[in-house]
Amino acid sequence: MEDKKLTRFGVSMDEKLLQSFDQIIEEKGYQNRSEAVRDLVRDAIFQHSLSKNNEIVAGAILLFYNHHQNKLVNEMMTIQHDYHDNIIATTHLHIDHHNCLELIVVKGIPADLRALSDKLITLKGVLYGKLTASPLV
Ligand code: NI
Repeated sequence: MEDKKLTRFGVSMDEKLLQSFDQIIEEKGYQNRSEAVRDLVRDAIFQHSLSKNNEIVAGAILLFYNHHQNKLVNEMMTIQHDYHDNIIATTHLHIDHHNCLELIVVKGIPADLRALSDKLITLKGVLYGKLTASPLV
C-alpha cells in the first residue's frame, strides 16, 4: 500500500453545529471526526468534478429558506428565470410560518446546473441548499 502523508488542520465552528455533527458521526458509526470529515471532503470533490464534463445530467436542487428575508424571494425568482432552459419543474412547500422548502428539478450540463445551484444557495436567507445530479445513462 502506498504510504500516505497525513496533514492535520484546525477547524473552527460554533458549538451547536459541532454537537449536531458529532451526533451524526455517532449515528453513522464513524470512528472519529477525521474519518467523517474525509468522507465529506471526498463527496465535495466528487460533486465538484461533475462540473468538469459536458454530459447532460438531470437532478434536483433542494433549498430550505426563510421567505421573510428581505428580497430573497424576488432574487430567487429572477435567477430561476435566467435558467428557465434548465428548470423542468419546481415544487414549493410552506413548512411553517417562516420557512419554505423548494425542490427545483433540473436538467443540463453540470456546469450550468452548478452555476444555478451556487447562485441560489449563496443567497442571504437560504439556510440549506444542495444540488444532486446523476448522468442520464
Ligand atoms: Ni413558502
